[in-house]
Amino acid sequence: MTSTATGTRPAITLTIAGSEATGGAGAQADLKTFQELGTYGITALTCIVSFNPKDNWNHRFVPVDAQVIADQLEAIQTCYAADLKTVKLGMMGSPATINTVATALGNQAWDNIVLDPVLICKGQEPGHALDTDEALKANLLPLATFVTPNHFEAESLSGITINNVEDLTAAAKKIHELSGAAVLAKGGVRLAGSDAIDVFYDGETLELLSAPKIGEVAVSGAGCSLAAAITAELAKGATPLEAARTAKAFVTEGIKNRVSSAAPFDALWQGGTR
Ligand code: PXL
Repeated sequence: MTSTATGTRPAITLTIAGSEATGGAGAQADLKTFQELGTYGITALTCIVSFNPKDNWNHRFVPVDAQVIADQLEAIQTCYAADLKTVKLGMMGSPATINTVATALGNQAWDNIVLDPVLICKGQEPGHALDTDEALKANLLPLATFVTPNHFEAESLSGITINNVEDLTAAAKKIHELSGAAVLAKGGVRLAGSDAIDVFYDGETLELLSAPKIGEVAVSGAGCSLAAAITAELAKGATPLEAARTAKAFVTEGIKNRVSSAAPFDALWQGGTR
């Protein structure tokens, strides 16, 4: 941390992500994670997602206009030109948004670009989602320094069917080859066994991060919070492997202390480590 006129200046972290209105996932989860881990959180919103309780909790998705995304990023990048070196990319939702974000990222140098490759959102039109996947692979994956795919995203990015830890490891290696980034491929509850296993690979080090599963149902916000925790730790100077370890521990505690609601899924609590 550097000093300011009034005290100590925190590391700056930006998330470019969607709003998930109930606060479990997306930009809200990212900001809470940044705050909890002691970084100064900033958000540029890409879209607004509202679950529909009358339609099986499907996602109602509204994109933010490309110019409005560009305006947010212009304000942010101008204010924090000197200190903004670390960004997290969450849900983009459309090829137009991906192009706008890729252009803004190209306006400056970055130390860390953490890509959470949110590929499909329940309720999105599949044809549309396919275009988004292709745009993400073509325009954001090559910029990333750290990628955090879940089981489905790791299959999609690597082209490998993942049934076990060996497959997950092969996928992590393939995604590293494609991107040059450090990769944390998440098995989560999707792989059989009593542990939730993630594979870290950065081209040199291969490490399995393992924690006992807490139930067999995915918790909302776990993926967003994991990538946001990695982002915060990198901004504070951690190595990619240290950041992955700290983030895994943070998310495990957040899942243990999850918050229930009238929705059929619980949300991670970022204050779980307190
Ligand atoms: O968890 C993925 C995700 C990311 N971003 C937004 C979301 C979701 C899932 O609901 O709504 C905005």
